[in-house]
Amino acid sequence: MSFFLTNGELSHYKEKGFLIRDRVFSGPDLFALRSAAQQAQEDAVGLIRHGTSRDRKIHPYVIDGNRFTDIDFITIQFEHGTEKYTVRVIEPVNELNEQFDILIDDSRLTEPMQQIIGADQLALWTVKLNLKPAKEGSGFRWHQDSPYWIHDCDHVDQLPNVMVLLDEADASNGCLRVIQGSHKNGRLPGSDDGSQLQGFFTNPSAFSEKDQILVEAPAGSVVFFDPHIIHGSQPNHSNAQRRAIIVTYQPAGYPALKSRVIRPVVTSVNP
Ligand SMILES: O=C(O)CCC(=O)C(=O)O
Repeated sequence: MSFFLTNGELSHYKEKGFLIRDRVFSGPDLFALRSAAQQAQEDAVGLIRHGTSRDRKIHPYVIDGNRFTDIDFITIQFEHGTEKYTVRVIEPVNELNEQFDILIDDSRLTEPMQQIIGADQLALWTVKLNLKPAKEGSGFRWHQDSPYWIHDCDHVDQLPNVMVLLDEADASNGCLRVIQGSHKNGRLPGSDDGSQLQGFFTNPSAFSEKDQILVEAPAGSVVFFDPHIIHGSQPNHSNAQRRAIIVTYQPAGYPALKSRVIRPVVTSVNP
């Protein structure tokens, strides 16, 4: 079976900066990813709270009042406004659970990515697990990904993302929102709100929230989006969790963001 994009889908991606494909994963695939997400967060918290026999380096720190802990080069973000060990993000999550390594090579993601990047051979840039737990999952302020990566990479234009939804996502549980077409303006100025991370959040004068699209989609759907598109999400006030994995690819031969090791991706032949 082929998962390459149609010309129409590719044009939509290029024009709008994102593309949704509904219900690409289902049944046992989705079950395996959800189980792996649960296991990864339990393992991360276990390593942080109880230490490890494998001599991993555990480094806790705080930025803008929010708690982070690095386990070697794996960063765990904790939910905002709580002292609990509720995991918000794990990056790169494939280093904690091999199910995500399998996902990175899945043709449902890689075939469209070969076309988007315009390369037959790919490598991994990074892979995040965003957990957005029910009732307490915090939002993500409007931002582009490119400013985060510009200091570690000189090809930020070629770092497209794909978000795999493990749960149905809608406005009530904090679905992804994108400012359609904003990728065409390249890297935009950061905010100046005095926070440590201010430069990473897009300056509100650089876009209009009226152009936002809510990426509401069923579980198992995938959303491809450009490294320059302005995006974010609201907190999750609902009773339903909103888990998602975001895989970011790059052309072959370059090291991954955090390990600095090249992680080649298995790709198909584009007919
Ligand atoms: O998971 C979300 O709601 C948004 C994620 C996001 O913007 C990011 O990880 O860069």
